[in-house]
Amino acid sequence: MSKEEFVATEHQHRRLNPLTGQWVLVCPHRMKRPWSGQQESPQKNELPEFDPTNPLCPGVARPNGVKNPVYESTFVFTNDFPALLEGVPDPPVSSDPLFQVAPARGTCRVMCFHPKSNTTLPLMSSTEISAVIKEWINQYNDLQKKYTWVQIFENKGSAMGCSNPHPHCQIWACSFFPSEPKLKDTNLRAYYQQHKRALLDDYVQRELTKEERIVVKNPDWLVVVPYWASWPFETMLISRNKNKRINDLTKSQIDNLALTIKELTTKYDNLFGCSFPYSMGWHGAPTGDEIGKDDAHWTLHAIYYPPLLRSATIRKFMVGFELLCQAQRDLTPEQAAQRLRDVDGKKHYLH
Ligand code: H2U
Repeated sequence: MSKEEFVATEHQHRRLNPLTGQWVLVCPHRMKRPWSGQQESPQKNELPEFDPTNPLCPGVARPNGVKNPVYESTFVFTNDFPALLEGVPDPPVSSDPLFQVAPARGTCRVMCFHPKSNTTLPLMSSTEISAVIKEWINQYNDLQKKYTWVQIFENKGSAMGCSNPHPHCQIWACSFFPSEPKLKDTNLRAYYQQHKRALLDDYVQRELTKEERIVVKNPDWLVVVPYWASWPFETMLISRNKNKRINDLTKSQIDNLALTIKELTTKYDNLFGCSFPYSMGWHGAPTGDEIGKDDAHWTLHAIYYPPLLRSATIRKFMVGFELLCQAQRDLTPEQAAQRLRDVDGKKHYLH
């Protein structure tokens, strides 16, 4: 072991994600390696406001013949190519531990955020973003009674596999508790049993005290690059009001959330002067039969996983060591938070 004093921005180390029990390897010394990557000029928005061939646009007939209404705010429809269906036969039960199988049912919806194809959340007004949040809540209210897990998620940008540039998200409602939130539920519950407090409520308090990883802060919401972040500019948007699910937000919490989303996504776009790709989604207490059961261990939060590393086109790939061993990053979460804090969150580079 070296006698040198440990410096987090110099020396490699591992950090634990207490939500998943997974470790991430942090190698900040690799930031010093020579880099002659390109500097890019900010991207322009080349998309038309309306594209009569885009099946998500208002008034357009989708390939299945159904015509979209001429919507003026949000618009939700059942996915024409859903991953989850109702009314399918259950697989036969297997007693073989090597061939376990279980039923999966559900429904999938597509939600357009706005009638214009050439806008995105950071370019929308906070009132328009509030309308998106209210529709998330309507959808959640409708689906939560029947389904154990309602996953609201946005894939933004082709880098994240998004198939359509029109601003939209997806909602998948599942009859089962999917692996990632189930793992979180187990770890959050174990922490609560030991400490008698919710893990993420404690985490928010610690981050507010430490002030090392904060990106956006207001009385209702905190955005941090988590201590255990795997992706270079991953963030977590956490409720400061002990909310359990998205449908228990008050009007002022919704309005503040709209401002928070606008500020965070503006910062993201301004970081590399591009429409910043990411996958994001909401996690809260499970629903369906779980409603009314003990959910004290949960705190509502969203997670943003953006793939970009150095510029609008240079992305991080979770391959090699990451795929075979565990997640690894070079830039420390504190350095990433500093970069996001320093970049303008009020004025978008296209304005
Ligand atoms: P993504 O861009 O995140 O893949 O979402 C677009 C979704 O829209 C996708 O799941 C659905 C696709 O199945 N879709 C329809 O339901 N109908 C269409 O006519 C086009 C796309």
